[in-house]
Amino acid sequence: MRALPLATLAWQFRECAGGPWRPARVPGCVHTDLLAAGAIPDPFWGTNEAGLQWIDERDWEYAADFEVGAELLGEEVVDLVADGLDTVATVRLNGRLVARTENMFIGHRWDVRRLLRPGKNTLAIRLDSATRYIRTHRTSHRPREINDPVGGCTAIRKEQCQFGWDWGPRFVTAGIWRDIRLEGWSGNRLAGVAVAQDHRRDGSVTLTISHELARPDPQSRVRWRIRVGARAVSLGDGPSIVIRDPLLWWPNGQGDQPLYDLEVDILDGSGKLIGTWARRIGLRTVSLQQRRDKWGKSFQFAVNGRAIFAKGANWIPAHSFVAGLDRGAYARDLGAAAAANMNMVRVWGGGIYESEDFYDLCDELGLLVWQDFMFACTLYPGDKAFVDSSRDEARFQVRRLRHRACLALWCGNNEVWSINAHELTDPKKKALRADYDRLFHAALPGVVEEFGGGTPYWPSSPWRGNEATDHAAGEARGDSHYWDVWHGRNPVKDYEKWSFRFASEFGMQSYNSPATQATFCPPEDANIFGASMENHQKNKGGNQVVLDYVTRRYRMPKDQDGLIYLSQLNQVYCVQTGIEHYRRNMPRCMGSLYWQLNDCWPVASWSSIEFTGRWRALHHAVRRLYAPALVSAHVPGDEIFGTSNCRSSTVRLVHLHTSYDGPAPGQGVLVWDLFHLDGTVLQGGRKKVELRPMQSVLQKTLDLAGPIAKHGRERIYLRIALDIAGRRASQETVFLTPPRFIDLPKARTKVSIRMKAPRYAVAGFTSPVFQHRFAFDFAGLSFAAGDNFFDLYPGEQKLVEVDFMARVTGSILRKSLTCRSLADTY
Ligand code: BMA
Repeated sequence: MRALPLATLAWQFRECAGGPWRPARVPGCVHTDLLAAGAIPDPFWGTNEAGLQWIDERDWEYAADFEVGAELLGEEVVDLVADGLDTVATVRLNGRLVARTENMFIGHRWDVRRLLRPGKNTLAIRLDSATRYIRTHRTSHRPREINDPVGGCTAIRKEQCQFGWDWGPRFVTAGIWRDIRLEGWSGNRLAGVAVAQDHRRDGSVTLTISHELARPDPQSRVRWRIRVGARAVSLGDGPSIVIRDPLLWWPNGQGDQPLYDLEVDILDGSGKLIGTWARRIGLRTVSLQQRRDKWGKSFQFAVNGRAIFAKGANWIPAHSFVAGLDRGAYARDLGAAAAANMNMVRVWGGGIYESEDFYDLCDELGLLVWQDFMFACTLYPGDKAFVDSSRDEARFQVRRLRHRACLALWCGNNEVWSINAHELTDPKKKALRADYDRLFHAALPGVVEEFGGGTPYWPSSPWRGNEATDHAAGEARGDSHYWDVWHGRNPVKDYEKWSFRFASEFGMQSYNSPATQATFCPPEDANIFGASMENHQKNKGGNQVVLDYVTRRYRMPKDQDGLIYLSQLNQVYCVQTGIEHYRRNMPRCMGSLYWQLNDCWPVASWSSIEFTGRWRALHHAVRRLYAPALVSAHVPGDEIFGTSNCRSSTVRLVHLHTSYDGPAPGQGVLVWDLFHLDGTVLQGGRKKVELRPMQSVLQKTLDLAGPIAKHGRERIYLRIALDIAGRRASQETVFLTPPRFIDLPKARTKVSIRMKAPRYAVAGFTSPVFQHRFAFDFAGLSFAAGDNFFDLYPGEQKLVEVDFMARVTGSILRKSLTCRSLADTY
């Protein structure tokens, strides 16, 4: 095979209706090309989004010249290979039509040899307006919209959240969004390889290789080489490889992630090489176990036969302009996911099938991938062309990703069933139901069955194996999205009402840090309810919801920075209540994937990592909450506001639980101390505890009626902790009343900074009084801190390791340090 890369050519683009040719980037899109040309302002700044909606109403053309040599023309076939065109494309080579496309998620291969000529050739790709396509196609398909403010996005196979989402701007892109090249070949071409793994009882693994050729050839044979780490290469002939002492791949926290380099040569009958397939694979089994039990049916992932509690978050596209994102763009947030003790990410169905870099990183970091097909929320058409295209898309993506160690599940869609169930179960709307079933219960599972190599298929998220959409059904079977907190504005403690088998979405919004806010918000328009901030809040009424929850728990902040900080603390409180509850409910509950890990632009959102990469308070908290050993308090009851806002509380008992999902048993010491705000320890205790894998245990119940009566619930707080081998593995503060009723003392924090290397320091913080969610920052410096937004207890020093992106000195650090804790917000 002889390849000629085309992405690296000197591409140009212009508006079809006329306009200057300008330099373009491939892979890329028209928005980023216009930006690079200085033709549009920063789409993320202020309210600029609204002024850029003309872009997707126009048609665009991309073109490049290239030379073709005699060798390439000497091949029997020369394929034009386009891994992704966005979306309504007409491809012409030297003025002659090659193909038209209308599905962003399919890779294409067209034989263009007869259109090529020696010397100079011109490839031109016209990209018609996707919004016009929607207005003129499938016009009878006009379902109730959930996210797209203009409407119609489900009529086209294109990244759905580009049309606007409750965290995403509307930028409907066009472009050559993945690699493009010529591939010349003669005789035959290797079209695909599948590797099946058989994990035997004796511990060995047998790999069975099957291959597919462009021209089927029964004489063709297999030759392979395989290697892991420093072990010598083994090689052999034939479709089967026996590995007697395999190194197994495990999810993060359960073991290592050894990846085998596998190279497969396919030879023709005469021994001539047809093609080579080289990939990194992990040796593991993954299954979705659904076994009858006393609660209904389990919903749990098992890797190498070991049940795993899925700890993770939902992944959305890493950028509003996804074309051409590199490994670094993914490494930042996936690295942060692994650093926060996650073992799973859900690639949510309103985005894209991610790039190879994304799945490489998940393989390396031990992040299992719950992979949605790209359908979300709103009903999809069921015409033949649409279903055929969706099936082709599924075939392309399943075959592309099936060898991945990280791949745990194919899921039909996000919430299309749960949001539209009332219509889909309406006997008067049988055709709607038939359309739904054709796609999600026939076409997609058919492809996964045929090409997926055993990866399980799940029709929708959430789904309970039958038509049920109520919370009670989720307590018995399947996976659940829980939005009564946030969208339903229910009390935060309502998380604890439901014992879901698997929580695949739940979350709470917060605002961006002031540093991230400064990247999109004109300083003169920074009011939360002003035009710029409202444009960076995409959930209808979202700012009111944030304020509602913030003020249920905290006092009115004195300034906007205080509000931002409180919104992040509130986000921690809410997601923490969910995560702790789900972990305490193990093994009935076997997964906690909060909404959402990342952002695609800077926006008020549910993410734990801001678009700029800064960790919100939540991400620091999640690292603690997803640690293998967790101590948590279940505090039944709540503060009650009765007639005339008369306050009372039923909070009195504190149940201390340990939850543990490490691979090997261990022992720990549970420690609790009841503090008075004046710093004295009123009472305390400790208990030796056994930590068994996949067990959550109620270890101790404290009845605090006495101290509450004596001191007042506003003047005491409880510290709970779990020590393992003398190290504090988990620690948290329990309040017996919302913090707004606690008069937290203020005091100066003593700070020590020790430089250990030019980019590495250890900071020490000591406060004479209790400080809640103490947060520090080094203004203007990029750094990663081992912990932040933690509690300081009177007189106890907290040491934090800090890595800086550039060289720093102790004096620079001391000058740029800023600190705050809850008491500083009012
Ligand atoms: C879920 C998701 C998204 C949405 C999020 C927040 O239901 O599947 O569609 O962005 O909630 O509302």
